[in-house]
Order: sequence, then structure tokens, then C-alpha cells
Amino acid sequence: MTNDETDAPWWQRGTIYQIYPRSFQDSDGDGIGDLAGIEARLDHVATLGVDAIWLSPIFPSPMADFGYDVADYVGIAPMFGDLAAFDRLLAAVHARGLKLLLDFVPNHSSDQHPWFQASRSSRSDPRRDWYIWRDPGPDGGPPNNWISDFGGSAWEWDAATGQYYLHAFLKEQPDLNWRNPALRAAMLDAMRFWFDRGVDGFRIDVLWHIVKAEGFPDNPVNPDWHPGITERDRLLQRHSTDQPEAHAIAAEMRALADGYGDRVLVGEIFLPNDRHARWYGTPDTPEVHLPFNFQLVENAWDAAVLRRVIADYEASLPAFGWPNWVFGSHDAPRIAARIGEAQARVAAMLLLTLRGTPTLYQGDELGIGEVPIPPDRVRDPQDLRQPGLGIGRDRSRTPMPWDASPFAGFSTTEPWLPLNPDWRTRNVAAQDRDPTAMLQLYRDLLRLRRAQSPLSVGTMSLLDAPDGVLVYARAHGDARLRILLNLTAQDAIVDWHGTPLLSTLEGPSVPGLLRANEGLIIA
Ligand code: TEU
Repeated sequence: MTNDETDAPWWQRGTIYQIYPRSFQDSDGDGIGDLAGIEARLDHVATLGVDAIWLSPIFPSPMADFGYDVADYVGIAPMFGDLAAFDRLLAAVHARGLKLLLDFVPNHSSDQHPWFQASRSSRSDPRRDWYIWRDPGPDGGPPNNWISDFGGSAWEWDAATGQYYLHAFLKEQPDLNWRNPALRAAMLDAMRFWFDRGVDGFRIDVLWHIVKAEGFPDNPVNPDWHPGITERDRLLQRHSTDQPEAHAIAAEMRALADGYGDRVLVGEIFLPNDRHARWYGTPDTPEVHLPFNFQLVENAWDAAVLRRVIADYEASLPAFGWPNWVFGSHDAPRIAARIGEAQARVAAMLLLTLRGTPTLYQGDELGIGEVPIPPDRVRDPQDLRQPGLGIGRDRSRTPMPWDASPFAGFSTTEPWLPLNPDWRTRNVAAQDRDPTAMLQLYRDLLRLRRAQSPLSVGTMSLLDAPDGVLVYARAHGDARLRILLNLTAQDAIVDWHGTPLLSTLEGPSVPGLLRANEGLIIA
């Protein structure tokens, strides 16, 4: 081991695994996952070979947006357990040498949060200013043209107090006012509460949304909008997101985290590279450790496109900024649904060999593909409000299939969302026995990533490759690996020699050739 390998913090060397708590494991027979269920399934996480777990929100919530509407930042939703169950889970996670990140939702609370109840009770309530209230516009309508991410005006009229409040998402998710010092202090206290309890960090929801431009000017019209995309995209969110003042808040969160030592902040930020990179802050005033990078989700699965995406992203990073990559989440379509199982294997190799911290999404390690959601079972509020656009998020939130027993071992009753149609064969137990399964590929890749310092902490250089093929080198000290990925379903002539360490395909790899759908790591 060299110095920089031992020096690299865990969140650089390691891999993050996202658990969607409603859909991981039900332990009490209500068809919804819970904390005790997660604890019971930690073997799976540990044997997979990841380093940290990020839990989507587990806080008390009316579940209008499935937990992203928080009614108490320092409690646990009864459907998931209680603080004692949380402490048990955290201890069990730590006992396995894993880390635990929670999901912090600072942009908005639930309309059922006592703070909002107070805020809406009267214009003179001390908490009025903890949310964003405005008088009607000159025409008596909403104060400006801002559109909610889930469609419709971002302003909701409150007849009792005669003002509008702002909600970037559902009307049940009023935006908090981070310009108010008392609100700011209360939110930082909530982070402190969980750090004190021992959590290793946070994924921070829609961090680039948390401050709005003074004066609330109208957002400009997006010239590229067309009816096939969401209503949100009619406007460019110039004044409603990514304000300079938000960086000071991110820096304050970072200072708080750094006060606890080895903790990490992952910021959910959708922005072009130049603006995205600013969320690292500066060496003197750092902001988040990892501004989530969703470019593998947003771009076409095409070698030339990805080569440019990787190069541009790497070039945009500040010298001290550590990269990261994601290709699945509880919001995004499943990778195997997007590109098919054969290419999903190549994608797994890409994600786990790129330079930077990878985040895996539960179920992608099984290659779960499209899950049809019958119309009467749609639960996603975004989909329900804007039907027909194919933006439904339920299809990525279906329960983990554990085995071939009733309800796939997830629950003893019908789960809140349907299972993947092939759950009887595509489940953890079945893939555990099958050396050719996606699960084994993930385990092999994660094992290799741990064993090979070029993969975890090495440099990366993109190399020339024929059309449809992506080739890069990773190097650390004297060790050098090459990764060759055939993003097509045809054989490709690629000049390589050396020792294959891992292929996405069975059977011997052939020097000078990449088989159709083959990804290869060569020493
Ligand atoms: O998502 C933020 C976000 O940008 C989403 O609107 C995303 O664009 C969309 O889901 C893609 O289909 C975060 C959470 O991850 C999401 O689950 C929440 O609904 C949202 O914030 C509000 O908290």
C-alpha cells in the first residue's frame, strides 16, 4: 500500500449503496419495508462488498412524496421503527465496518411539520418567516411565474392569511426560508442531532434549490421546451435555484460535518459542469465532498457520448475535487430497463472502474429491468400529476426480491408496489447460487475495486478506441489496468494483450477482440 492509498478517506475509496427503505425488507407484515428489515438484510450489503449505505428518508412524514416531505427532522416514522430501532441498525452497520448516511431534506418540509402549522397560523407568528410567503401578484394571481417541479404553479394560496407560499415540489412540501437565521440554526441543529447519534454523513436533497433570488423575479422561458417533456421545463430555473447565497450555507453544513471528523456530505445537484463544480467550494471554504454526478443517467448509452461526458466532467473538477458517478436511483429509470441486461453488465463495469466514488442503487445488482405498474397501482405523485410522459418513478421503487417464497421474501403480505415480474428467478437467493448472475459480477467488480488500488484511487486516462468502444487506463504507482468496454452488440476489433482480470461474459476472452457486449479489465 502506498501513502496516498492509506490516506484516501473512506468516501473516496469506497462505494455507496442506496437503500430505499420502503422497499428493502418488511419485518412487520405491513407490506412496507422498515429499519428492522434493513438490519436483517445487512448480510447482503456486506457480501456485495460496498462500504457505505445511504438511506432515503426515514423520518416522520405523511408520505405525500414518500418521505421527501419531512414532518419531524429528528424522529423516525413509526412505519419504519423508532429511535431505538435506528440505533440498533446504526450499531449493526458499524459492527460490519460499514458507514451509514441519512437523507437530509433542507429545501422543504411537510405541510404537516409543526413549523409550517405555526407559520400558516397567522402572519404575525414567529415562524411565519421560516417559510416563503408572498402577496399576490398585481393581477391577484401568484407572485411570479415559477413552476413546481411536479407541475403547476409553485405557489399555493392560503385563504386564511391572504398570502401565497412557495413550493418547488408538491403543495404538501412548502419551501423553507434559509435566509431566516432561526430556521437556519434549527436545520443545522437537526444535522447535529444525527451526527451526535453517530451517522457518518448525509445525502442532501436538492441542495441547489435552497435559496431563491431576492425579489423573486420571473424565470425566463425555456426556448427548447416541447410538450413531450415535463411542465417544469417550460422555464429555466434561473432565479429559483443555484443562488450564490446557497454556497455559504453548504459551507456552513460542511464546517459542521468537519467538526465531527471523518463524515461526508453528498449533495444532490443537477447543473451543467461549470456550475456543478462550484459546489465543492474552495480549499479554504469547502462545501460538499461529493456533488452527485448524474451524467450517466442523463446521457445516451453511446461510447462517443460517454467519452466526451467523462472527459468534460474530469476537466471541470477543481484540483481538490473528488469525482463520483451514479446511474440509478429511486428517481431514475432502471439501468437494465434503459439499455438491456447485456449492456447493464457493461454499465456495471463502467461505474465500478471509473475514477471516483460510485453510488449503486438497490436492485441494480440483480439487473432488475422494466417493472410494469398497473394504472391502479401508480403511487408516485409526480407521475399522477403528469401522466403519459413516462416519468413514473414507481418502476424503480419496487420491493427487493430476496427469494422465491411468497412476495419474494420481502413481506408476508402484498407489498405497497408490485414486484419485478421475473422475481421467481431474478432474486438474491437465486443469483447467489448462479455464477453467471449479475449479482456475481457486482461482487467480483467490487472485490477487484478493493484489491486494485488503480481502480479505487488511481489516475485515469481515456485511450483511443474504435467506434462503439470505450477504453481507458487506470494507474497507481507501478500498477496499471486497462478497461475495455464494448457498448455494442457486435464483436469489435480492439488491439489488446495482457492478462484479463474480469470479463462481463463467460468463456475465454480473445486477444485482439472484444466480443459483443463484452467489458474487460486487463492487467
Ligand atoms: O429529487 C429532486 C429532483 O430533481 C427530482 O425532481 C428529479 O428531477 C425527478 O425525480 C426525476 O424524475 C429529489 C428526490 O430524490 C426526489 O425523490 C424528491 O421527490 C424530490 O427531491 C423532492 O424532495
